[in-house]
Amino acid sequence: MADKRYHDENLFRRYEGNPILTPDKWPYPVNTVFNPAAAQAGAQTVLLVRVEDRFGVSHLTVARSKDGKTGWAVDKSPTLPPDPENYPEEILGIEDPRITWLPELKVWAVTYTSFSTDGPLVSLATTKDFKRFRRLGPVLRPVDKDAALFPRRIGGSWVMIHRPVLSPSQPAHMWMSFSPDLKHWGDFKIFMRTRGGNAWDGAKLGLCPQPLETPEGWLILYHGVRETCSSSIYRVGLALLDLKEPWKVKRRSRSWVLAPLAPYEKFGDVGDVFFSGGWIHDKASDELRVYYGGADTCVALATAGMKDVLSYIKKCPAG
Ligand code: BMA
Repeated sequence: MADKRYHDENLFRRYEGNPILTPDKWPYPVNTVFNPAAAQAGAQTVLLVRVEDRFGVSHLTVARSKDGKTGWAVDKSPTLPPDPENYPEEILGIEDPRITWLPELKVWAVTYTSFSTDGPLVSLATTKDFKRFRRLGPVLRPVDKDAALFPRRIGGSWVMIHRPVLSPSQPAHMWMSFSPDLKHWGDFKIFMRTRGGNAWDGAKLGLCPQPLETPEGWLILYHGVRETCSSSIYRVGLALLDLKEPWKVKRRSRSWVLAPLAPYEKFGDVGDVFFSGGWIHDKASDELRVYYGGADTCVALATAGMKDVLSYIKKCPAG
C-alpha cells in the first residue's frame, strides 16, 4: 500500500510504513541513520546504513529484512566502523555507501566516502557476506564522493561514476573513470553536467545507487541540488545511459521524480533532503524499490514498477 499524501508525478509511491528505520529504534545509541546502500543477497534484502554517532562521526551498519519492507534486524554494533589507524583517510568517518555485485569476482563492491582531514574521497571495499570486508583503500583523491561501480567491465575496463568538486566556486558535474584492476583509475571524463541557474539540478549532481542494466540502457538515479538563500534542496531524477558507451546520456528527466515533501524528508538534522544510495529491482514482481535517507535523519522507501520507470525515461528528452 502506498502513502498517497505525498507523490511526485505518480511514478514513485512512498511506502505507507515510512520511515522504515529511525534512530530511536536503533540497537545502540546514535544520532541519525540515513543514506543506505542496498543489495539483494539471496533471500534477504541487506541495507548498509550510514549511522552518525553522537560525536558526529559516521560508520556503516547492516540491517536485514526478508521482504525489504518490514522486520528489519539491525546488527547490534557497527558492522563497518572507520579504521583510521590503518586507513588515516577515514579519521572523520565513513559515509554514504553504494553496493554493486561483481559477477566476475563473485563479490559485492562497496564504494563509500571516507572523510579525511583534507576533505571527502572515494574508498572501495569488497565483501562476500556483509560481515567481513576487505578494504582496497582510497581509490580517488579529495574532493570526490557519490561513487558506484558498474557491475561488469565495459570495453575491458571496470567503470566507476563519481562526483569530484574541483573548486568550491564551480558547479559539480558527474564523471566516469576507468580501471584495469579496481585500484588504479584514469581516463576521467565528465558525462553529465549540472543544468545551472535555478534548475533543480543546477548547482550540483551526484549518482544515487549503482547503475542498473536494462534492455534500454543503464538506468541511473541521481540527485540534484538547488542552492537557495535558506537551504540546499536535494531531489532525485533519472537518466538512461548507452549500454556500450555509458558516457553517452540517451535520456535525462527534465524534472525530478522524487523530492522532499513528507515531514520526515523536510525536517531533521538537514531539512529538505531526499538522498538515495540503494535500489533493488525485484524481477519477480517488477517492483523497483528505492531506499533513501530523509533529512539526514531516517531511512525510507519509495517504489515504482520498472516497466513504468522505463516507459517514463524513454519519453524524456535526449540527455
Ligand atoms: C551531501 C552528502 C550527504 C548528505 C547531503 C545533505 O553532501 O554529505 O551525505 O545527505 O549532503 O546533507
